[in-house]
Amino acid sequence: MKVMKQLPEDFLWGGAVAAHQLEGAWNVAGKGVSIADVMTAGSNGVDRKITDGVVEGEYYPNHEAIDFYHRYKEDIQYFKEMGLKVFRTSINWTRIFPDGDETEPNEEGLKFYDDLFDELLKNDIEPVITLCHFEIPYALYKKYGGFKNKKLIDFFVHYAETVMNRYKDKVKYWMTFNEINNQADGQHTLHTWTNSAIKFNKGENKEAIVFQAAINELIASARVVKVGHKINPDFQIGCMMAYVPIYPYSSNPADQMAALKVMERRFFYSDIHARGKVPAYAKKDWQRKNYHIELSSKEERILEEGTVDFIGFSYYMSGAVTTVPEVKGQEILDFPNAKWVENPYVNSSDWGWQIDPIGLRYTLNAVYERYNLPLFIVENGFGAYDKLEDNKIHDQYRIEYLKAHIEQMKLAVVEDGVELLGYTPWGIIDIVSFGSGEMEKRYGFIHVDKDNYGKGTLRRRRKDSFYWYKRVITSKGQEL
Ligand code: P53
Repeated sequence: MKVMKQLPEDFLWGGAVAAHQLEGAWNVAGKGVSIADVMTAGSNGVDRKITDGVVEGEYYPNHEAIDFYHRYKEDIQYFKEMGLKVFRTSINWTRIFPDGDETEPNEEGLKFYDDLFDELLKNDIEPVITLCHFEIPYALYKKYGGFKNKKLIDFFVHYAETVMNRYKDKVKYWMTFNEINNQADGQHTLHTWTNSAIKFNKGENKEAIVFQAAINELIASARVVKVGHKINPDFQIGCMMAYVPIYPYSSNPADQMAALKVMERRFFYSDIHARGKVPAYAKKDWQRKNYHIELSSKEERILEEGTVDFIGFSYYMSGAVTTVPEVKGQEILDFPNAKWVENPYVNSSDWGWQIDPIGLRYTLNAVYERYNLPLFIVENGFGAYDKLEDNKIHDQYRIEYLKAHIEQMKLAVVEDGVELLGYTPWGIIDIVSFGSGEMEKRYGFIHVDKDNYGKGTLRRRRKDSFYWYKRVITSKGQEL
């Protein structure tokens, strides 16, 4: 048997973004309003507002973003110079079906992605595509109430089928719903909005509604996996999860159990994507809480028949929980007396995200052991304030973060035998932050001159991390 000492030759080094966070051009060429187009700018620690339609006088950072729509040719030259083999972005659903429920697609929208993919391929960069990255048509919320309504399953499948047919010779790697598990407990307004286009009325049971929306999305995803394989049997169709490993704070057995239960809530989604069945723990939970989740036996069969080819996931940080009474923390509903606590062994970013490179190796192992499917790290990166000095950005902190994570990723592949398709760090070029709507929470290897208030020339500049990543790719991950 050949012992692998390095990452595989065909390892997919790349970079990742999402349409709504960089394209801009929110109302051109027949595009409809998406759920991201009604989100105002927040700031570090201040939530974004979700407005009732687009309201005069509000600032919506995604409307212009970094204007990739008009500048992608220039940006692709930077990607090429860096040596990217793949570029992960999403198709903005509302360019193709402006309201989401049309039967005929918008040709101008389809043409845009044809041109974008051609330009990438011409430069030897393969597109990796997310079908739904927080870009649900706003009209599907207005008319149908979002994904809690089963009608959205057909709309999504029709959209996916349309683009998969159109780009069947240009795109091989697809993912269905971005970070589908962000909405997990239904308690975070931003996530239930961006994952499912749901707003709640007073007195509604958020958790039950989100389980229903999740099941609907999982059915839609499974149908797309089936349909996609018919369109092109070479398609690799994956799910997309946000993995945040949760550690027990102490060796108290109850802490172990609490961590496992908190993880189940996140794994619920990939358990169904990968195994095609509602897990026993979820069925029991629904029974106990008296939730009636609509899932017919025909739909159960669809789940079984549409399991994913690979697991795509984001990894930024880890978390910790405890049940120990003396330790104070924020309450969690998943396990009696459980609460979130700070992990004293790791540091945090300026936005409070706990930096944990070993957690990436741990996650790669845990997920590979759980599903035995190829994995794809489609997001990982460091959001930070950058300083422009003499036209340069010395982002050594970002390099340190990435370096430490790539080292752990290599250990998972080389020492542990995890099957990993590739690595596409997040926000390869500065884009609008999803969570806060800021421009100045930067992830890029390419700097974009724009501030939190929308001011700036949009000029692009290479950061130190640009040159560093170029060397990482050329040396196939040897020189970090
Ligand atoms: P921003 C939470 C935990 C892990 C990933 O996020 C997350 C979130 C949501 O905040 O989101 C993903 O821009 C998401 C991207 C997003 C990126 O992480 O808030 O897939 O759209 O931009 C980074 O710093």
